[in-house]
Amino acid sequence: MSRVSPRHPRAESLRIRERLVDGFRAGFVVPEGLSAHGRGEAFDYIIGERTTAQASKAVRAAVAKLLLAKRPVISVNGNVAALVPDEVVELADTVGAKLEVNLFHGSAEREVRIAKYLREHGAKEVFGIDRKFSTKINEIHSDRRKVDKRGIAAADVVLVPLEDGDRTEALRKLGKKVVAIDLNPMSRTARAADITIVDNVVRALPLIISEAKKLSRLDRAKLHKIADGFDNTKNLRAMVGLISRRLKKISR
Ligand code: PTJ
Repeated sequence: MSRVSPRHPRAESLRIRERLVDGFRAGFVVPEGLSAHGRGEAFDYIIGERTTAQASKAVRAAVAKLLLAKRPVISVNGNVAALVPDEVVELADTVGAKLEVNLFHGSAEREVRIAKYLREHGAKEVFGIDRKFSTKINEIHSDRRKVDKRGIAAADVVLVPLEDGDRTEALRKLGKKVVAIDLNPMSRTARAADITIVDNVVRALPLIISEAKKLSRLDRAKLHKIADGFDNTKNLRAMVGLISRRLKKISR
């Protein structure tokens, strides 16, 4: 039950923040996750807390990529578990992807907690917690290098919602396709990914799910056309242009 008054002018934003704080208190969001969220909030405020045309275009391409994938994986960190637990589970079911807990601030305890939370939200299988299947991607210079042999290590397409630094570059070097969701179109992740959805995960995930239900009726040739026709650099430039126009407008 939310403690935020529905009459507060920024009720939705406060409710989202509340989910993250609850996740922090439950022990699956790290303190750094709260500040990462604040950075995201700032970008979201500037873009108008809405899904832009650029984000919708990226969502379509991302869905096509996920539907074409042979071994798609959705990577889940503390913030993602707190913000969109039902949605990551539903998306995994819809596109036939695996769910894997993968943390920047590695902690076996937190991995187990997040996996349990995802199971409580309907996940049948969660990778990334069984040491038997653990392996390392040496190119990644953070705790995120620890991956599951059945999941990220074997994946051809990885969805990284709300991400930090160098992992995207490393995954791409290994020949994997990366779909990122990041409110900052200038971040390294946003620029390194094959497809970047510049939107809040709380809006992007439901949209990805509904688009996946629609596009799953298309044949592979049509899906290829959608995925291959997407230009990430062009889309990110358009987002940066939109942000600078919004800033000019706000500061007038
Ligand atoms: O749970 P862990 O240990 O894996 O840690 C997770 C965090 C988020 C703490 C870790 O990945 C991290 O430090 O991330 P960064 O480097 O702060 O990057 C997070 C990016 O996500 C930034 O570019 C933010 O703008 C963006 N972001 C934050 N909140 C959202 C978001 N993008 C989309 N939706 C959000 N709600």
